[in-house]
Amino acid sequence: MPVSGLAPYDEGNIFARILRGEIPARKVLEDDFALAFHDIAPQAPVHVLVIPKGPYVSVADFSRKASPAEISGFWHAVAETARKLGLEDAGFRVLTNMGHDAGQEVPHFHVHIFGGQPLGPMLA
Ligand code: IU
Repeated sequence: MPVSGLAPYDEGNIFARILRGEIPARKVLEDDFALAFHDIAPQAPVHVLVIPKGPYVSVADFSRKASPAEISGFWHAVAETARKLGLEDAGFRVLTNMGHDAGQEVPHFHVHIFGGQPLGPMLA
């Protein structure tokens, strides 16, 4: 296993199961490239996760292996999700954890969207 602590992609991870519809999620947006759903343990008034539909363990894996269409489709979905949630005017934060040091819990690439209140400084 690499130093990041991330093993090769595991089709049994919880977000893969959400993508397959085996586990319910409160969906915000779904298209060909991505799924956005509310985090089960929100850390801000609005806390949504956006995940690509492809099998990528982390932002590094996604950035290296995904096609240009998947990458642009994913980021388009991030922006559309924030717009649908009404966050664009006040602003929001997008964050991803990668590997052991960042505390990544779920080994399917995801970005967090936080908003709904002033968020304070990073890493506070
Ligand atoms: P992390 O970046 O891998 O640490 O974030 C994982 C997030 O997934 C975390 O905020 C959890 O609350 C969230 N989550 C979820 O929304 N639904 C689940 O079934 C599980 C985790 I497990």
